[in-house]
Amino acid sequence: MSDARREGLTVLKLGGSVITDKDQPYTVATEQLEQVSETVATHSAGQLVIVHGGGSFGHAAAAAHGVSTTEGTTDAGAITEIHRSMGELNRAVVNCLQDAGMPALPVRPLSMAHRTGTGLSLARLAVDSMLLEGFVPVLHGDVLMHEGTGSTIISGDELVVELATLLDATRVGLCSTVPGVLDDDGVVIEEIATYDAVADVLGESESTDVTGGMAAKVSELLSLSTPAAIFDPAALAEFLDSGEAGTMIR
Ligand code: IP8
Repeated sequence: MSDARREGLTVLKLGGSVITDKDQPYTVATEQLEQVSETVATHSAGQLVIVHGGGSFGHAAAAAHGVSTTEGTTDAGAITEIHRSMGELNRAVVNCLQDAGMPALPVRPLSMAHRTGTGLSLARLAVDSMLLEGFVPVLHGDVLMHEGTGSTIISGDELVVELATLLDATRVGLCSTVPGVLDDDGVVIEEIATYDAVADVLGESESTDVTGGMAAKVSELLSLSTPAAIFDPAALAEFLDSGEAGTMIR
């Protein structure tokens, strides 16, 4: 794809806690998902890739089988169950985006990603060709083949970083349930440049989260050369319009 076509590519993650009820297994937060889809449809410009998290779908299934980004399984039944749970959520997200008028299409990472001792590898062909044809690829945290381990989890945040790098994204946004990274007084930290500066305030997620919560998000995003924003649904339109919202990580 030429640089001209690639200009203005946004990678947007919809957090699992935004689109599902994280405390009710396998439950879509329908109203919130509809609102977010409407906002995306109304405010997105240029090319867009969407990634969504697992919420009460993937995390519940992964925890039930003791699988995480580092703990693997060779049980094909377990791998299929986790993958199918994410497929169910992906179907709800794609349907909702389409209902809002977005040309959204599902992309399943299990069939295009693997992890080795040296890192992740992602076959980008499906995403590239969908973008070229004017569609919005919708990926999700998933299971993937992990060299020597069978299968582990690939988080939506890992996918965001991988896609942003591979596709030279100009904007990266993580829509979460919190308005940004909060300091000890609950105030949004406007900008983060180093992990050490915020290490003390990064707490653990309270719901079942096999991929690490806010601390993992920040450290993943710091590895990007593209500026990234962490914000809540109330600031989604602002992010799509300006590329900036909540906490900026650069
Ligand atoms: O919610 C995790 O994705 P995340 C996906 O982005 C699974 O961490 C399958 C647990």
